[in-house]
Amino acid sequence: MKHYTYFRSSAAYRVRIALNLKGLSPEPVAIHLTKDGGKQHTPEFRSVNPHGRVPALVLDSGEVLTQSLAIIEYLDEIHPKPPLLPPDPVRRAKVRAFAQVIACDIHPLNNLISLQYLRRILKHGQAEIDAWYHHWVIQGFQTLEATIEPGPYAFGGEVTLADICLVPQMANARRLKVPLDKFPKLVAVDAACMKLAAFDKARPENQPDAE
Ligand SMILES: N[C@@H](CCC(=O)N[C@@H](CS)C(=O)NCC(=O)O)C(=O)O
Repeated sequence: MKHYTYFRSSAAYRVRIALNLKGLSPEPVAIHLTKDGGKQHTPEFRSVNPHGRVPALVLDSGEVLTQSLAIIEYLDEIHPKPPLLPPDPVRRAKVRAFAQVIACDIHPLNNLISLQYLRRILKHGQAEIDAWYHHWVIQGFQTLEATIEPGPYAFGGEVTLADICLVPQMANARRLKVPLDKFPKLVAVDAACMKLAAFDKARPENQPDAE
């Protein structure tokens, strides 16, 4: 397998955590998202993922999987141990909802391509872009803080898809200096996850392409 990734991509970070939890080590292929205008826009990468985004996972069969949540659920189906979703359907739905607040509601508003649009097309300055970023992260984190369950992880004693999505978004929020003092439960879950090797190994600074 090959994993198209970028050290700073929080969506690829989710997949890196899931791969580590499953004990899988595909060959990493770094796609630099800003160098030379962004390698994700090259015809070579577009032939892998026409959406021009990471992550993408190329299976041994040659099939290409995209979208972090779809990739993670695929990995969970093919390698069921350890499970990344709880067995109870109601709890599964809650874990997925938590993950989707991050992957569907927060992240698309503050990923690179959205912020570049604000800067390059709508001509907003850095202060406005930072305000936009902080606004959507804080709004989403308020929802997550209210729905998180007693820990140590987001949904109890086992790591789930919720933690896999939370940790990269927390790293991103810290990098962009979002104050986290109003989110003690999220901070505690993040700290609990970071004690696990699968999460630590997936950190941006531990990637071969880290700068
Ligand atoms: N919903 C997608 C989001 C993928 C995504 O937006 N990835 C970002 C990096 S985190 C990217 O590749 N951006 C390319 C760009 O901004 O041009 C997923 O979960 O995989």
